Amino acid sequence: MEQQKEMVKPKTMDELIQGLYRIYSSKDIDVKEVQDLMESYDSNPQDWKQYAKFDPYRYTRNLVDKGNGKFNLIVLCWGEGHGSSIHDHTNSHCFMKMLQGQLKETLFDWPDDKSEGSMVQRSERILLENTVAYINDSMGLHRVENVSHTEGSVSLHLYSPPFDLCQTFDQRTGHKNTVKMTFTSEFGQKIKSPSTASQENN
Ligand code: 2CO
Ligand code: FE2
Repeated sequence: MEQQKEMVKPKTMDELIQGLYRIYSSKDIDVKEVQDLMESYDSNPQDWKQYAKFDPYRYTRNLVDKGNGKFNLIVLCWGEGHGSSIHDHTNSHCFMKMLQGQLKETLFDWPDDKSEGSMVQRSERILLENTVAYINDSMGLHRVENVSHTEGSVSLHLYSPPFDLCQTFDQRTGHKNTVKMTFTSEFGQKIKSPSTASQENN
């Protein structure tokens, strides 16, 4: 019989992170256990506001924890109307917990290598505060957007194993590009990457 896993409801984001370290100390990871733990944390802005650094033009990625090399925990801040491209998750598991506001997630099939043309949209849903979405490459691709005109959204993402390259897809043609994903801040401190610095000089 499968051993019953006892889950302690995390009272803070630090306790959530401790719980994630406990789960990822084992070599067999149960996706449902990670999802349930993240869902059981009630978002409190006091816990994560130090990581929530918005940009006027695009969504930001703010590294919270490197999970002992097993996972990256990242706070994403989506201003009004901000959205991602259609992208994959580089053979990693992706958990996305809503900390504030809502996001729209649109799922797409992987484009057929042979056929040119518009990508097939499979489904869409609205992710509500405190819920946790999960995706991996076997489930398809997604686009994530804050469609609100009045409210910023904040989400907490766990990627395991960590990755910093992903593929983005053109919806009209299915053509793909590899892109490097960067952080706006790490551990609450804004970082000035060479690419950001050169952009600032332009
Ligand atoms: N994967 C995107 C990123 O890390 C965000 S969409 O949710 O997985 O930038
Ligand atoms: Fe994603």
